[in-house]
Amino acid sequence: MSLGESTQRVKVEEFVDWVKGKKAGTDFCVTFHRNADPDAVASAVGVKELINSVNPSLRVHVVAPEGINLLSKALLTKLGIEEVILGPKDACLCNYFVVVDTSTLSQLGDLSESVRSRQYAIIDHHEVNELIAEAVKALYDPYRPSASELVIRLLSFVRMRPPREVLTLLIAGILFDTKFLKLADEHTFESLIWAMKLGGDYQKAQSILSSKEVSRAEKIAVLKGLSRSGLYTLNKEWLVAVTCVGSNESSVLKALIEAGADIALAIARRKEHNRVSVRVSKNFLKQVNPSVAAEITKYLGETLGGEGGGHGGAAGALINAKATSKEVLKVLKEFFESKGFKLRVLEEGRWLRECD
Ligand SMILES: [Mn+2]
Repeated sequence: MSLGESTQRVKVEEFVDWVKGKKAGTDFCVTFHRNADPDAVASAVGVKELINSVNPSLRVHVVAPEGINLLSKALLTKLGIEEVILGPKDACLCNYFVVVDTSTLSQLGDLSESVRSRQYAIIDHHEVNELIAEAVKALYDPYRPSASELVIRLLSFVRMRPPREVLTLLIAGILFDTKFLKLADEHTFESLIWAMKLGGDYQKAQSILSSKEVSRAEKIAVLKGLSRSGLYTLNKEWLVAVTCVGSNESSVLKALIEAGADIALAIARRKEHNRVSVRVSKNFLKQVNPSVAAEITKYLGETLGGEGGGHGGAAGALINAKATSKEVLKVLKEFFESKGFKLRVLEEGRWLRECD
């Protein structure tokens, strides 16, 4: 079964020919954003299978700039996929890169120099993608809710039958990025059916993803993040929450959105740079601006000496480590003013004092 072509800039055949044309013994490295989530890891493992199948004379490695997240680890372990994941120090062996599920060079952390200095292909679905311009091959479709679907498109094009556990992993990648199918469309279901017909285990994928255990550190981060957050309004209607934490930003932001924030920002301070993560409620995306998180982070990056981007509802920026919380707030105000919104304080919270 081959899935229909209905998407943008998905040059499946060109990608396959590019891989086929490489000399025996060439080292291909598949990589993804730092702290890789299940969609990134599933895409990488799927691409590795594909490359091994269309050109078995190549050597293919998965290289992570800064490891993979706990859920991805749990998936690999529970599915019995013994994937050796190399670190950035091993990047010197890579002749070519395939970058999956990644939208900016900064998301590649310590690998960004290695990737930039070599030919690379990109397989991605983020709304804003800054890596495409320089990529030699691209499978890019911002309308796909997961990168795993793009990888399935490749696998189905070459009529491959990947091992069952890899199919299950790809199903998990789709479930994770579509928020358990909330963001799915008919093409997503086509991809799932393809994977299931070939032996992928839907039940297993969803049960591993739902069995997430929350660590004590994560619980503390969420509670701290909530208790020190500042609350603001946009045109006296929408609610914005801003906070800072040491780590676990995505869990903190999820809790803020679930508690009622329309836009939530979390700042995590690091030595080299500060990381700002943004999440947006579905309601705001639908009624006001479908790409606001990507726009905010891009603006923060440009204005505060860094780089930002991502999805409309979830995005991140790395900004200058010296930028203070007050400056972040000022830039946020500017951003919203440029969009016709007035940002007002509802309750200042402790974040301005505690984040610097
Ligand atoms: Mn993804």
